Amino acid sequence: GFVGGKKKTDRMFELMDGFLKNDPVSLQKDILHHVEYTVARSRFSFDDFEAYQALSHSVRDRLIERWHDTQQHFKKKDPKRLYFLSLEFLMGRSLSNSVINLGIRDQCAEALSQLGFEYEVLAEQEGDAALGNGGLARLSACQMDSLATLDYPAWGYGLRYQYGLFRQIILDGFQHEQPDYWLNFGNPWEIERVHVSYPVKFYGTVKEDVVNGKKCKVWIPGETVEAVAYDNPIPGYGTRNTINLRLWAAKPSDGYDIESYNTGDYINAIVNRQKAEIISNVLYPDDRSYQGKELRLKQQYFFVSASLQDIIRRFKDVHGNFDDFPDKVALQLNDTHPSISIAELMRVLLDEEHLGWKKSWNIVKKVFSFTTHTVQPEALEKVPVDLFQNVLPRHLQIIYDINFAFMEELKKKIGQDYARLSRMSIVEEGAVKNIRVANLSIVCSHTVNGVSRAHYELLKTRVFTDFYELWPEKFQYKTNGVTQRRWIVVSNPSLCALISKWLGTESWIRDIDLLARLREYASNSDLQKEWMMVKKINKMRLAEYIETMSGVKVSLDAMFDVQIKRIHEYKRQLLNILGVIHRYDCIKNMEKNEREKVVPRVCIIGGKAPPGYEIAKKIIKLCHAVAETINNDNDVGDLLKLVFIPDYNVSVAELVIPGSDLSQHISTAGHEASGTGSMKFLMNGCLLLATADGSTNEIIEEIGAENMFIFGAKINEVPALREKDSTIKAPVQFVRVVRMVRDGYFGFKDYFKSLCDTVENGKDFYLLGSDFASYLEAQAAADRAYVDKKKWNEMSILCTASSARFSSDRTIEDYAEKTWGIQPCKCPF
Ligand code: Z16
Repeated sequence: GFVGGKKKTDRMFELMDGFLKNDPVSLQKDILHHVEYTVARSRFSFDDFEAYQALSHSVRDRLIERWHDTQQHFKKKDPKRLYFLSLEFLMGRSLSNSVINLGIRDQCAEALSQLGFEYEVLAEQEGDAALGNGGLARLSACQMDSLATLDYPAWGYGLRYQYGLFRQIILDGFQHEQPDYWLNFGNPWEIERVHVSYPVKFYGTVKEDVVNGKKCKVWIPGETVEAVAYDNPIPGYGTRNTINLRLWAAKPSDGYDIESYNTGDYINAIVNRQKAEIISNVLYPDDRSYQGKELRLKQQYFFVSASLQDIIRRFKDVHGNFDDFPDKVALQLNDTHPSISIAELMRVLLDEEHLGWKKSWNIVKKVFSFTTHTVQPEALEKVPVDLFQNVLPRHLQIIYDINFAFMEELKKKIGQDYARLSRMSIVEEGAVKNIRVANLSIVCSHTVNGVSRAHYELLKTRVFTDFYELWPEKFQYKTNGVTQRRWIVVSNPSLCALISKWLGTESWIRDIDLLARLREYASNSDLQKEWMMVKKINKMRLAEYIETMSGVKVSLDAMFDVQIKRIHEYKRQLLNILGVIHRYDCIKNMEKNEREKVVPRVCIIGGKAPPGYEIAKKIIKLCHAVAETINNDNDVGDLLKLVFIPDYNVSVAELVIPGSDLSQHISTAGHEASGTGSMKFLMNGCLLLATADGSTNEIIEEIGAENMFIFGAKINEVPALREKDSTIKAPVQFVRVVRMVRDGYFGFKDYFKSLCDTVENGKDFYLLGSDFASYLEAQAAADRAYVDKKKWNEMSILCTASSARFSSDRTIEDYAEKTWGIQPCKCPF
C-alpha cells in the first residue's frame, strides 16, 4: 500500500531507522528511554534494579527485531521444523546470555559506565528462570542455545510455571523449601501473546457418531481451560537467527461454568473459574519419581494439546492436507513427560481431521522421536488407567487401540511368548492397571535416543532389551553436550579472553573443534602462567561468595574440590562426605611434620534434595554437622574446610564452576545416564574425579585417563558386587568413619541412624563401602598431582582443549542429521 505518495513499508523503515543501533550512545538513549517510559522512573534517579530493567528492555527490543525477521524468514522458506517438547527448561538468567549472543556486551558495559552503572552489578540483579529440576532441564536450555546458533528452524514448547523449582534455605543445617514466585518483579524476557490462545479440554465422555456416513468417536469434554502463549526469544550467537521458546500459561476459559452465573452465585462462579490457573502454577520438584498425580497428568496434556494446536495451525496455514506433515514437522519428546502428544496427534487426525486409522498412524509414527534420560526402571513414568480414564477418556481408548494393533503385530513376529508380550505391552496388568508411558513412546516413535554411549548400552541390555531385539534400528544415542556460550563465554570471561588470545580468534565460540588447537600449548609456560592467573581470579570470586554465604574464610592456596548437583543416593554425596571425614580423621592423627605435607582442601558441596526424599535431606544435614566440627577445629585450620553452598542453581553454577580445581562425578556405575556437570567443569579447565559411569568413558577417550582421577567398580562389575555381602568388602577406614557418624561424633546420633543403615549391615545398595578404598586412592592421586603445579596446569589446559566433543553444538548437529532430518535455515542480516 501507498500512503501520502510513499510506500508504506519505506515510510516505516524511515521512521524506525532500519534496525536498532548497537553503539554505546544508541544504547544509552534506549536505556534512558526505558527508564522513563517503561520502568516509569525519573531518568535523574534510578537504582541498580531499575537500571537492570531498563537495560533488559533495551536488549529485549533487539531480540524482538531479530525474532520477527527469523520467523518471517522461516515462514517464507517453509523448511521442515523441529518442535522440541519439554516440561522443563532451566534457562537461568537471560540478560548476560543475551548480550553475549547479540555481541553487544562491551557496548552495554560502556554505555552503562558513562551513566554511572556497572554492567556486572546489573546482571546480578536478575533472578534465575528455574522452570526445571536439574540435568534434563538444563540440557533443554543448552540445546535451545545450540539450535539458535546453528540456525536450525526450531521451536521449543513448554509450560510457564508461576512457581519454579523451590528455593532452598538452610536452617540449623536442615533444608527447607520456599516458593520461587519468580514473576514477582516482572519478566522482560517474555512476550505475552494474548491473542495466541487455545482451548484445552479435560474429563467428560466419549460417544459414537457418524460423519460422512462413517462411524467415528466424539469426545464430549467436561472442562475447558485456555492456554495463553508467552514467547521467550532465544538468540543465536554470531547469527541473526533468534528462535522461540513458547511457554503456555493456563487461564480461565470464557465458556467456563456458565451454569453458576445463571443460578446467581456470581462470586463462587468467579472463584471456581479462577481455579483453571492451577494447572500452570507449580513445577513438580521430584526429578525422578512419579506418583500418578492428576495435576501432573493435566499439566502434561495441557501443554501438549496447546502446542499441537499451534503446530497444526501453522502447518495448515500453508498446506492443504496432511500428506506432507512428516516432511515438515519433527516432534521431539524430551523424556516421556510430553508423550501424551502421541495419543493427542492421533486423536486430532482421527476425530477432527477424519483421516482414518491407517493414514493417521502412518503420519504419527513418522514424526515422533523420543529421548530417554534414565537407566532406572523405577524412574519410568506410569499412569494409573483409572486416572487416565477420568481425565482423558478418548486418549485412553486410542492408547488401547494402538496397543491392540501392536500386540497383534508382535504375536505375528514372536508367537505366543506371553511373558514377553506382557512385558512389552503398553498396558501393565495387575492390581492397579497402568499405562507404561515409555513403552507407548518407544512403540510410536521412529527413533529412541539415549544420552551417552554407556546409557545406550544399558538401554539395549537392561532397560528396553525386548524392544531393542524387536527394532534394533530404532535405537541410537546422542551423547549430551553443554553450550560453551553460557559455560565459558558468559560465566568465565577471563578464560574466554585467554583462549581467544592464544588461538588468535574468537571463532571457537561457534566452531568448538578449534579448541583442540590449544593442546599444543598445554606445556607452554607463558600460557600456564596466564591460565593460573585466570583460575586465581575465579577462585577469589568464589571464596568471597563462600564467605558471604557461609561465613567460612577459605585459603586460595587450597585445592577447591566441588560436587554440585541434585542430592540423590546414587550420586553418592555421602561417599564424598565420608571421604572428608576420613581426611579429617587422618589429619587429626598426624604428627606435626606429617601435616606439612598435607595438600590443603576446600570441599564444596551444593544441591537440592527432593522435598519428600528423607535420606537425601539427611545427607544435607550430615554435611552441615561435619562442616561445623571441621571448620571450628583450630587444630586443622586451612588444611581442610567443608562448605555447603545453599540454593544451588544455574547462576550459582556459573560462579562456582570457573573457580574449581577438582570436581566430583561419583555415581555408582550404571546409574547416571549421562551427566552434564562434568562437561561444564571440563570446559573450565577443572580436573575430574569420577567413576566410569554415564558419559565419563567418552570423556576419558578425549582427555586421557592419565589426566583424570578415575576410580570405582565398572558398570558390568556392579551386579556381581551387589550379590555379595557388602559389609565384608568394606575396608576398615570405611567402617571407622561410618561408626563416627553412628556414634554421634558429629551430633544428631538418632537422626543419622537410618542414614548409616543405608550403607551398613549388608545393605549398601550403592556400593559406597566397596568403592571406598579406590575412592581414597583417587583422592590421594589428586593431592599428589596438585603439588606439581606445572603438571596440574598442563592437565587443566588439556581438559579445556579436549572438551569440544561435549559441546551441545555437536549433540544438536547429530540430532539434526540422524534423528530429525532438518537443515539450517539462516536468516539474512
Ligand atoms: C534428570 O535431570 C535426568 C534424568 C531423569 O530421569 C530425570 C531428570 Cl529430572 C538427568 C540424568 O540423571 C542425567 O544423567 C542426564 O545427564 C540428564 O538428565 C540429561 O540427559
